[in-house]
Amino acid sequence: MTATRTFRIAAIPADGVGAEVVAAGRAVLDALAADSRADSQGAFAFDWQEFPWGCGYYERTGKMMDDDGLERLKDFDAIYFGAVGWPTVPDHVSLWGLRLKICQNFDQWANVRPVHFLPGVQSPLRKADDTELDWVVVRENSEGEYAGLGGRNLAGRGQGGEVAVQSALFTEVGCERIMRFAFDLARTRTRRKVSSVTKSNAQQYGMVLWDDVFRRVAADYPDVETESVLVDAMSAKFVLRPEDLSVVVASNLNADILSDLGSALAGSLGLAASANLNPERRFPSMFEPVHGSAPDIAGQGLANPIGAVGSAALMLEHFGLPDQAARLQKAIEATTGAGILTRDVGGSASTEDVTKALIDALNA
Ligand code: GGG
Repeated sequence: MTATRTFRIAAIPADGVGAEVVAAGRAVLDALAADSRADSQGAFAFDWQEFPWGCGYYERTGKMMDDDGLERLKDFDAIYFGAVGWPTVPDHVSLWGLRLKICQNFDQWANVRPVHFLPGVQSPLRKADDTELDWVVVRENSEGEYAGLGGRNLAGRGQGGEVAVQSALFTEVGCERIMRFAFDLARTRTRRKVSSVTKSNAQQYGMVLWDDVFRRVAADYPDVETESVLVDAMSAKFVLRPEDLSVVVASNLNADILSDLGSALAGSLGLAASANLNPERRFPSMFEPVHGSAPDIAGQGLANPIGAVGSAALMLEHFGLPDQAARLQKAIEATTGAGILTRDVGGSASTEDVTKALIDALNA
C-alpha cells in the first residue's frame, strides 16, 4: 500500500465571491482526495490552513495581510487564492497589499491562463460552434508595467499641478525566462506555436528589447512556429482568427487584458483558471480564478465556481498528479455539458448546485 501524500495548502479566499469559490474548490478537492484514499492507489490528502486576509482585514487592521505573512506562507506546498478588491479600499492598495505582494515576493513569474471552451457554454464567437478552439495566455508576472516603479510629486503646486511617473521595467532575464517557458509549453501542445505580443512600434525601449529577446530565444526552438503581433492586432485576432492561436506570450498588462478577452470569448470570466508559478519551486505557487471579487453578486450564491475549480486542476498538475487534474477537468466538462450552469453563463444554478454537480461527476 502506498503512503498518502499530504499537500499543505494555504487558502486565502480574500474578498467578495472569493470566499464562495474557494469554499467550492476546497469541497471538490477534498472529495477527490477522499476518493483517492478509498482505493489506496497513489492516495493523497490536503491539509488546509485558511488566512483571513483581504479588504475586511484591512478595514480592521490597516493591513491587507500580516507583516509576517510571507514568512508564514513560504513553506506551504501551494496557495489557493480567491479574489481581491472591495469598494471600501482603493484598488491599488488592495492589489499591491495582497495579490501582487505574494506574486512578486515569491517570484511567481509565470502566470498561465488557459482559454478553454466548455461544452454546454455558449461562446459569443460564432465559429466556436464548429471550430476547435483552445489556447493559453502566458503572462509575464514579475515586471513590465507592474514593476511598481515611479511616483507622484509636485502636489505643492496646488490643484491641477501634480505629476506622476509610472515606468515599465523590461529585463533580458525577465523576458528570456517567460519566453523559454512559453516555448517549452508550446512543445507539449498539438500546435507548436508561440505568438509574442507587444506594442513595440510605440514603446520603443522595453518592448523592442522584448522583441529582440524573442527572436534570440526562438532560434533555440526551430521546431516551434512563431509570430510577433502588436497587441491591438492580437485583440482583433482573438475574435477573428482564434483557431490560429496556441501559446500567446505577453507582458504583464497586455496579457492581463488579453486573457480577460479570452475568458469572455469562452463564455464568461467566471470560467477562467490561472496558475501563478514559481517554476524553480523556491517558493509556493499560487492558483486562483482569473475573475475578481465581483461585489455586485458577492454573498448571494451566484458566483461561478468553475474558474476556481479549474485552477485547482492546474494545482494538481503542479503537484505531479496529471491524471487527477484530468479527472477534475472531465468533471467540469460533464457538469457544464449537462447544462448545470450559473447565471453568468445563462443558467440558474447556484454556486452550491454547481459544486454538488462537480462532486457527483467525480464519483460517477
Ligand atoms: N483572482 C484574481 C483577482 O483577484 N484579480 C484582481 C485584480 O484586480 N487583478 C488585477 C491584476 O492582477 O492585474
